[in-house]
Amino acid sequence: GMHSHRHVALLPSSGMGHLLPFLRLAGSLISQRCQVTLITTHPIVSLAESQLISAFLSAFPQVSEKKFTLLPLDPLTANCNDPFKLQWETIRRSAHLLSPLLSSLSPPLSFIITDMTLMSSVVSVTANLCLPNYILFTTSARMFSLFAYFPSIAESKTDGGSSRFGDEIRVPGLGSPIPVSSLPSTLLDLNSFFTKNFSDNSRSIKNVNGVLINSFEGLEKQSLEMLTVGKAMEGLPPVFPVGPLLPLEFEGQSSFSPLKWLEGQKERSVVYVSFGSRTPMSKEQIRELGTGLVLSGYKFVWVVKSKVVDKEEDESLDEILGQELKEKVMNNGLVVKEWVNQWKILSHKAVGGFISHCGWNSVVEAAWHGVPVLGWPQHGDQMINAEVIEGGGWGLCMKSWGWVSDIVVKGEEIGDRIKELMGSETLKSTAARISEEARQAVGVGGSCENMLKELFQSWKK
Ligand code: BUP
Repeated sequence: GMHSHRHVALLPSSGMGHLLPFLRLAGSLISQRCQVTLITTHPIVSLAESQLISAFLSAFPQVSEKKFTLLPLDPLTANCNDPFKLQWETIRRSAHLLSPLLSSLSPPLSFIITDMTLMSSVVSVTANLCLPNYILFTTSARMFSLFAYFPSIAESKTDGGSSRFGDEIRVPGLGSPIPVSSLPSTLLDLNSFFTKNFSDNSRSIKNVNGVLINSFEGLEKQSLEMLTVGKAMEGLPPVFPVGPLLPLEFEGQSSFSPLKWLEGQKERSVVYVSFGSRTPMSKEQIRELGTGLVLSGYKFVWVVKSKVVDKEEDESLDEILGQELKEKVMNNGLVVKEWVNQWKILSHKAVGGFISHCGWNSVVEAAWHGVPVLGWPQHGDQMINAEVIEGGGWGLCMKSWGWVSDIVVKGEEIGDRIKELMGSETLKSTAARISEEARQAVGVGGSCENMLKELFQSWKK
């Protein structure tokens, strides 16, 4: 019938935090009998991304891949030294070339889902093709409300500098105001290319058919209500909370597995530590963190990262930690420099706490597993995501630990906070409740299924 003719193209942006939720969404779409075309952008920045794409395509032979070769872009032109953000800019500037690719697909596309970082440039292509365009917003609903409201703040104030923002931003309908100190400094500079794109993308929200967010009521009740029912902002297209997006079987591959070691540990006695796929820490901070972990007295699984892109990880743990600390650390826990299966680690009963940078996928995964979080935001949207956790009462948000490389947080303090995290019954029981709600959302007749149905209906209108 009608259903089997739905053909959806997915255009993710660069970085595992963007690619993973797109592929997980692809899994849901396929199970709803959609035909899926994945548009991959070349060259690919990290090894992790190319491996994940290959694994996905071999697990789902029914998905067709369309390779999109990007225009070369001089990093200086974009004035950017983060290869992932530079790639967003490269895709954005190449987007006008997508037209022939999109119109050549057969059967013709029903709609396309793109990343929020590419929105304004893709919208002009899809408008010409009369192709319905949805975005998958890969971070929190709280962040989305700031994103949607941002141009009106930036435009309403004409005095220079960050003072134009005041101390906090009150997004209409949003529960707690967003402190300006929770915004990354690049966003406060209205002339940076990042902020210009952010504003451009935000202004094009009204031209998309809908916004998918990897969130659910139990995690962000107030923000979602304001976006879906309250409609506190004018001109917003329908918002579909399709989360929590769950991992697919093919993601399992990892050369290192701590699961056997975890088997031997007491229930909820282990701290899992990871700052995501694109956030390195200074050597000095890594060492203080190691000291803190040892001082906490808890066992741990710790993923160490010292370079932005995985291909460039060239230092050994010996070099990063130093011989003496490395030995102490190894006596108390597991420390790795490889890709691990985070989902499986968080699902293990021995894990009782998560020290996280609060990348949104990590937040949703911790919520699913009911693991309390010690939030240590490093950049971008992470401070705002950490506020979601703190506001929900299932974790701590270490604002005073500041943005990456502003300060070095001492081991003693880190150790104390880990004890606070691991010792709290309140955090544990609140996290357990949210996990329960996450499971209801994905259950039969739950919000995930309903949201996809609503999405398909909105497309047919
Ligand atoms: Br590192 C790492 N294994 O070793 P976030 C990450 N992950 O499974 P990010 C692993 O990658 P942005 C590892 O479970 C999550 O799904 C993890 O996404 C998985 O942070 C994803 O948490 C990481 O959103 O992206 O990578 O820093 O900064 O764009 O949010």
